[in-house]
Amino acid sequence: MDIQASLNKNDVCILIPTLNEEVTIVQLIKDFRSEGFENILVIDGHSSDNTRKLAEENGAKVIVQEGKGKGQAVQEAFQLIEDPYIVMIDGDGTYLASDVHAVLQPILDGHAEHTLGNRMANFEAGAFTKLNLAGNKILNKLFGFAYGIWLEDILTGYRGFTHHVIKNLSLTEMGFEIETEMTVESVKNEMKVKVVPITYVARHSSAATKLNPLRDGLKIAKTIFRMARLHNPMFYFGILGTGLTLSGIAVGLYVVNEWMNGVTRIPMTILTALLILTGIQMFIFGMLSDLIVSLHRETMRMLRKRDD
Ligand SMILES: Nc1nc2c(ncn2[C@@H]2O[C@H](COP(=O)(O)OP(=O)(O)OP(=O)(O)O)[C@@H](O)[C@H]2O)c(=O)[nH]1
Ligand SMILES: [Mg+2]
Repeated sequence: MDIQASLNKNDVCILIPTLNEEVTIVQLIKDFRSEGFENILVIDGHSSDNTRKLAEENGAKVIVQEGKGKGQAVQEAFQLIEDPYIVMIDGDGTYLASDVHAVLQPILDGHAEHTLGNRMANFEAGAFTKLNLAGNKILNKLFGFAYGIWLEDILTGYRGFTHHVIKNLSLTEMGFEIETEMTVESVKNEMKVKVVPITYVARHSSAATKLNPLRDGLKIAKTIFRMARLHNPMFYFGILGTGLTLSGIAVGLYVVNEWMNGVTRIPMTILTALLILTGIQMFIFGMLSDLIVSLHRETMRMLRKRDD
């Protein structure tokens, strides 16, 4: 922890996006201050409770986001922050300020540019609902397949960044897809990402979640899939191709079965051929796009090397 001892803690911006977190925000700010971190920025999503007032009274800088959604808030904050290090944490009191050292360490050591606090490492009973835990595991697996890198908790709300990372991620998602996008963008741009174990505690009984597990989970899955088009086109077009080819085969089997019973289904035969051909074409698109992406990656690597 030598590096942390020499760290000027004002060089670390603690960024907290909030929406109606009056139950937990005060304790969170106090905990960070007692860890020695005074540079605290709350970006608020037009809370209708006392979040902003309480945060200000307890020494945080508070700004109100211009638009809506956690994603928009994070993007706006990233534009404003000019500190060398950034730690982002949810304001709902489910993460511990004392884990900030674990989140920062690999960044200060130069081993990482973006750290993910892994909630799976140690979570309190009740911190995840069964649905949330299953959803998180599925989405982590989907991410692993799509991007070929196994990160235990891509959706964590506790992260560390260097200034370079927050200024170079190109973010567009407005809602809870922002975590996926930050992780994908970092992997895509070959930034050094590292997972660190943290503790995840249960949400306070009187604090409400803003996340709808099914609706937001589905949106996140779609984001992982959609973004794979540019990073791993074989995965994206492969899934489309498999879907189309399998539907073609299913229709084809029905056509053959009918034909054996003496019924000829011409339109369905054409449909079978079209589905299978389009499916195969998707695989070919996948291979071509894969080639383009590999060449692009190589060019970017050379450009980065030249700039270093
Ligand atoms: N500024 C801003 N913050 C938001 C918005 N929506 C949610 N947040 C904050 O983002 C953080 C994460 O939101 P949560 O509702 O805890 O979502 P989550 O942690 O993904 O979901 P849970 O697992 O249910 O806790 C919290 O600090 C929220 O207050 C928003 O629209 N604007
Ligand atoms: Mg939460």
